[in-house]
Amino acid sequence: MTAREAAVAVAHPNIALVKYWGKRDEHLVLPFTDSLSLTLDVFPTTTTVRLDPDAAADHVVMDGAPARGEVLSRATTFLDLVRERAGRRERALVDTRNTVPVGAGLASSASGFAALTLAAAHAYGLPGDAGELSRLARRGSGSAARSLFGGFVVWHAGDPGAPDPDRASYAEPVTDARLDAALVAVVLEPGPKPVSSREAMRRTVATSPLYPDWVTDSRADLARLRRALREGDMATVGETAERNALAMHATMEAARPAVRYRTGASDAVLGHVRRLREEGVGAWATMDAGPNVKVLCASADAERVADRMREATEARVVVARSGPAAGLRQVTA
Ligand code: 2P0
Repeated sequence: MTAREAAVAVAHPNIALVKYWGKRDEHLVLPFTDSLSLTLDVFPTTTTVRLDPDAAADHVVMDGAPARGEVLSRATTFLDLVRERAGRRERALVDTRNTVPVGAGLASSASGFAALTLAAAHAYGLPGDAGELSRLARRGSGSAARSLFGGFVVWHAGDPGAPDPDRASYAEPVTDARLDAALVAVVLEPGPKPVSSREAMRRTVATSPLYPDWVTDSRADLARLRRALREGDMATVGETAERNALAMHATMEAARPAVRYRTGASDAVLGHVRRLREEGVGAWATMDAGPNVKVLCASADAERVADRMREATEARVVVARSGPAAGLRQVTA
């Protein structure tokens, strides 16, 4: 492939039903466990990468403001990897626009690094199939590997004993899922989170006495979830996803010092979801590295579940359904 010099890509966030929590290799971003997610049809990130032969450094603009610190260094480190693989030296101008609140546990790093991966690979002329792009996205942010694909997606941790562990860890669509699911996002606090998920994972792996059991249970959760997706069994998918999310939070709350993303407001929403279930509505909660709760339900029940959440809370409630794979867009001047 030859370099296009500029490319624009759009990617959507994903929410894991079986979570990624903990790396066995920080540099290569290799997880301890497989994870499985649903890519959403809301909150896309649009990223433009333009090569700039005259620039001495990468310049990254996020939501209209120049990126600095950790955000800039993560983008530059990632672009260095793309340049090394493409055999090119030009620095880049990156313009990225999120529609999701950044850093609030709604997966902006997944859509962000998925869009950056696709745009940068295209701009620098890096060859590679979808699996290869997902391995590359993984190096930017683990969950980004899943946002390259639409619908339900599995990210394989890969066999630690494989001759090339980097190659063994990639994401791919779950092609035999027979479930039309929705995630109703209850956005409680769109502000930045107290501890980054990267640091929280590190601390959990290093200090939580619950972590080894979580790794074991996660394997069983994944097998159960895959079977239930194949069978279109919403209740088992929901129960498994809720259990897996609560177990992940329990694991980090047992770390030293504890990491707690759940707030009183999150717990209140978890209670509303439980009451909905007691009334016979199929609704289950999942939570990520932030206080927001996402309510998993059948697509046909989504508006009803959203209305109930609006009645019960002051929060912004957004209905998300299965979204598309990341894609390229026309470059404009
Ligand atoms: C997930 N999360 O599976 C889990 C559940 C948050 C909770 O993936 O360090 O931003 O960049 O690989 O991908 C958030 O972690 O972490 C995440 P890095 P990432 O969606």
